This record gives sequence, structure tokens and C-alpha cells, in this order.
Amino acid sequence: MSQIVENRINEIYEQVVRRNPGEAEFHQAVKEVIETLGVVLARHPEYLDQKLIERICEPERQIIFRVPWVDDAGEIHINRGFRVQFSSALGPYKGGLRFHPSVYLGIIKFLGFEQIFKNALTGMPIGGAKGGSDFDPKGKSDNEIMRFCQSFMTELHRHLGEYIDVPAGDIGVGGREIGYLFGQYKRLTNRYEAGVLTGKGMSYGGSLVRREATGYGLAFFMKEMLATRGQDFAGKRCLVSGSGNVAIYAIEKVHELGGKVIACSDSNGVIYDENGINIETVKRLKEVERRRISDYKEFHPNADYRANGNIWEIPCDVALPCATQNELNEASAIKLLNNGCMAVAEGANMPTTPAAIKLFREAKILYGPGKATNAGGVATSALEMQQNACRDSWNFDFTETKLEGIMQGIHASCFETAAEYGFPGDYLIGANIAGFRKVADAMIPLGLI
Ligand code: NDP
Ligand code: 2IT
Repeated sequence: MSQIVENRINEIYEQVVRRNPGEAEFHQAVKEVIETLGVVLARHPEYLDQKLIERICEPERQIIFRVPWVDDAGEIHINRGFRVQFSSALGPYKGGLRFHPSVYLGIIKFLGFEQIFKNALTGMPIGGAKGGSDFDPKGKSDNEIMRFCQSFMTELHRHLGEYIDVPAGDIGVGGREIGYLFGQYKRLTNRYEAGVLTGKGMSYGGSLVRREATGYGLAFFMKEMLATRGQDFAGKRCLVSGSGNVAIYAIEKVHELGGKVIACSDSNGVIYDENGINIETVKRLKEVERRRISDYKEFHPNADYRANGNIWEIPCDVALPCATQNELNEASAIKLLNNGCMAVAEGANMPTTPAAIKLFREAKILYGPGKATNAGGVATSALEMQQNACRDSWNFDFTETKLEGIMQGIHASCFETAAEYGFPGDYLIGANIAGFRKVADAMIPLGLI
């Protein structure tokens, strides 16, 4: 990389930090992308002349709003809602909503920024966005969740539309919440506009496989990565952190593909089952009864529950972080490598800290970054939009085959781009460059936007 290009990248990063004070996660996400773009900028100086990185780092629109709601005891609460519409170069804004007490602008911006490149990698016509609230759904009744979702949508609806912005789920937002959000959108607009939200239930315009898509897609991507080293899932010991939507369906598909997931977790602790995690138990506890993963032991007394434990200390071949950002740090990466872990792929967004990523890349184990490996969720959201647009509904196998094809396509694009730019096997560089180029090449002909 020439000195001029390196200096420009450093200047851009410093400017992002200055313009977005206190947003550490956003800074981290920007840095991780732009520090890999030197080789592409050296080959394509027009991207620098056009100030494409500077433009992409500034969201097209940021919306922050009050969300007042009343709990079951009649007490009033005020939360903050966000929607950051980052880029519409490739299509309407698209990306999930997160309800978690840790949410603030910096989290939504990091997620929205990642979403631009992820969505570009899918090859589908979708721009990048993210939203959410600092609302904590834990311990809330169904009615409280409904009232919150209705209040949230009462403000957000004016910014949405099937050709404008199409939210979906993320942490704390699943099928139940999407239902309440869609119901309120329909009521406020008097439009049955199915394509305005994805992750919908099957009774009102949802797509088969959307619920499974992120976890299944992650397993499909890992299968492709393993194949580049002449390997497959057979007999591999796997760790999957989290026990939410992404984790559950990652475990299910890893088992179908012949691997054995021996541990999963939630924010309170780790469950370790040497016989292999029983996915039916996890589904019942998490999807139906909304309980904690510690209760798994009630049904499988042989399993070991480690309160506040670190899942990455358990010896494994394959690690799939599927909980949250920065959950896998440098010390955990050292443990994984010392225990012989040969492959890591991210189901969560930015779960691996920069220092841990550095160790994986230096050790040359397989490392798949989230914007490529967890793109199956949003890709299937785009398939849901396709079905809504033509008022059609596809069967499970057809939709799953499409998802697998999309994941194979993303894998090939990352793998080939990394090799083309002189970094064979480096999926981080491949994903960042392939995603960036798709967005940049769409922006140039549109003029200064
Ligand atoms: P869920 O809310 O269904 O599950 C989240 C899981 O992660 C829970 O087990 C939760 O534990 C755990 N978790 C959340 N926050 C923390 C934390 N701060 N510390 C420890 N554990 C935590 O969310 P999803 O499965 O949908 O999302 C998981 C990750 O995957 C997120 O990073 C999300 O952005 C990403 N993702 C999701 C997609 C989707 O389609 N849903 C698509 C692509 C990426 P607890 O219950 O204790 O909070
Ligand atoms: O991070 C993600 O890609 C998601 N939460 C899914 C977004 C979507 O629009 O399906």
C-alpha cells in the first residue's frame, strides 16, 4: 500500500472518530473495514477522488425518537428509538431492529455500517440500515411487549415502506415482535403492505426458512470454508455461543451436517453437554417457554452448567460466536488456538475483538467475518420481499436451496476476491473488498449522493 493511500485511510478514520464521539463500536467497525481497503484504493484511485469511503461512513439519515409506553401496573416508561438509514445505493434500506438495554447510537451505527457490505455481498437489491431501542424485553409480559412495539411503530412507520426502508429482527426482536410491529404499521397506514417488514409469521406473508436462515446460512458457509481445506463437519466438536435465533438454527444445521455442538450459552452462563446439545430442549426453553439456558440441566442432568463461564475455554475444532459484539476477546482466541480450534465463523455481528481477529489471521486458521457468514438471514429476508412482491409463497426445500446457493455465492466471492488482491484464504479482506466494490460501483453512476 502506498504511503499516500495509507495516510488517506488514517485521516478518514480520525475524521470518523472526531465526528462521532463516544461511539466506540462504530469506530471499531469502520476501522476493521477501511484498513483492509488499501489494495483496492491503490488499484482504483477514482474511489479516493470520489470520496467514496467518506460518503459511505456518513449515514444518509439518522432518526432518534421518544418511545413512551405503560407497563401492566400502569407506570409510564420512556425509551429511546433509533433508525439509522445508512445507504440506499443498492436498494431500499434493509436491516434489523435490536431491543436490548445496551443499545445507543454507536451500536446502531456499527450494525448499520456492517449491514451495507453484508447486504451488498448477498447480491440482492438491498441497501443498509439498522434500528432498535434501549428497551429491555426481559421479564416483560406479552401485553407490555405489544404496547412497546405499537408505540415504537407509531413513530417509525412514517420512515418505512417497501420501497423505502424494510426492518426485520435482531437481538430481542423475533416473530412475536414483528407481528405486533406489522399490525400497528397496517393500522396506521391502512395498507396491507407485506413487503415493509421481514421475518413475518406464515399466516400474514412470511417466508419459510427466514427463521432458520441466519443459523443455517452460517453452517452452509462453514461447510464451504472447511471444503477449501479438504475437510467437512463429520466428527467435528463445535461451540456455539448464545441460545437465541441464530444459535438455535446454527446448532440444528451443524448437527444435520454431521458435526457435534457440545456447548451453547446465554448472558448468564454456559451449558456443556458432551453428548451433544439437545436442540429440541433448547427450542422449548428459549422459543416457547422463554426460560434461561441453565434450565437445560433439568432435562439433561449429565450436562454441566457453568454460571458466568467462558464458552471459548472448552476444547473444540470449530467455534461459532452467535451472541453479541465483542464476545470473543484476545484471551479467548489464545485458548481456542491452544486447544486446536481450526475454524471460526461469526453468526453474530462483530463478535470477535480486533486483537482476537489478528491472532486468527496470523495463525491462518479459517476465519469467516460476520458480514459474509451471517448474511443468510438478510438474504432470506430479500427472498421474503421477492415473494411478497409477486404475492407468492415458496416451499421450504426450494427456499432452503436458494439460501444455500446464496451462501455458496458469497463464499466464492470472498474467496476469489481475497486471492485476486493477493491475500489467498483471507476471508476478511475478501468480504470487505467485494462488499465495498459493489456499493462503490453502484454509487459512482448515480452522481454525487
Ligand atoms: P436473540 O435475541 O434471539 O438471541 C441473542 C442471544 O445472545 C441470547 O442467547 C442472549 O442471551 C445472547 N446475548 C445477547 N446479548 C448478550 C450479551 N451482551 N452478553 C452475552 N450474551 C448475550 O438474537 P439473535 O440470535 O437474533 O442475534 C444474535 C446475534 O446474531 C446478534 O449479534 C445479531 O446482530 C446477529 N444476527 C442476527 C440475525 C437474525 O436474523 N436474527 C442476522 C444476522 C446476524 P440472553 O438471553 O441472556 O440475553
Ligand atoms: O444483522 C442482520 O443481518 C439481521 N439482523 C437481519 C436483517 C434483515 O433485514 O433480515
